[in-house]
Amino acid sequence: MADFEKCSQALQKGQAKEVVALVQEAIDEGIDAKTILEEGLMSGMSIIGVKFKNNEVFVPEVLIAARAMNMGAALLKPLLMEAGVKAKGKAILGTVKGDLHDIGKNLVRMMMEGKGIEVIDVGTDVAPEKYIAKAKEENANLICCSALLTTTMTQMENVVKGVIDEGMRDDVTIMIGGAPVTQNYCDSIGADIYSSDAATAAEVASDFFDKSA
Ligand code: B1M
Repeated sequence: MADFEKCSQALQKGQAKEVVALVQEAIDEGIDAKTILEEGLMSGMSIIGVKFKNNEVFVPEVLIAARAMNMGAALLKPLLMEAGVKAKGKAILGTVKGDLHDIGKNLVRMMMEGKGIEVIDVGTDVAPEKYIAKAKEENANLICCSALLTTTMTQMENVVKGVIDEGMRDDVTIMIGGAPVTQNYCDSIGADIYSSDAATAAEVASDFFDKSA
């Protein structure tokens, strides 16, 4: 019998091989991919998110849990596509122009993916035009910008301005975060959502997509 609790526990410990074996076992038993994803994988990643927020686990643990999640999810992907299971929503995520820090951004991506959000990761050193072009191309209504430098966070304002100039302000929500970024800064540049950490960013993005569904 498929043991989702065991799978969730293995994921939290980053035991990728165990996760893959348990996911395969559940597939072989004929359990649908969405149930395996939600109950075996996303449940574990949610717990990691909460623990990370509470400083009960740290970056390395999150990275290995995410690796286990990705390996388990890779088995499910073709089945989910066959079943026509759609992602909850699509977000464009990148680190702003001039900024090469990507550890925090990658954590945000992992946590968002753990919530069933499709994340188009546009990398680091991302010019405002690139976020906007990608949002148009992918028909995504959430742009997420990360910055780690006080000298580059100012690029976030250019993303907001670019979205206004393109006439997309009513259709696109802009989320920002990163160590030097604050709620005050978010308000001052007219961005929509500030998140202090990756787990909160994923929760807020998930709520956003639930509300706009
Ligand atoms: Co740089 N660096 N770095 N660095 N670096 C900092 C940020 C710095 C604070 C170090 C210091 O001086 N004490 C400082 C910035 C000072 C400032 O502007 N106030 C600094 C500097 C100055 C620089 C250089 C300019 C150094 C130089 O060359 N003179 C240079 C800049 C390069 C560039 O980007 N153009 C530079 C380079 C580098 C490395 C390449 C060596 C490396 C980056 C490697 C990489 O990312 N692949 C690096 C690192 C590792 C750091 C520190 C040590 C760690 C950053 C990190 O990854 N933290 C950092 C000092 C520190 O923080 N102790 C430092 C862990 C990560 C999980 O946290 O990214 O904050 P963080 O993400 C958090 C939240 O902020 C949030 O979620 C995450 C966790 O929950 N979050 C979001 C992040 N993005 C979000 C987006 C959201 C929501 C939440 O919504 C969209």
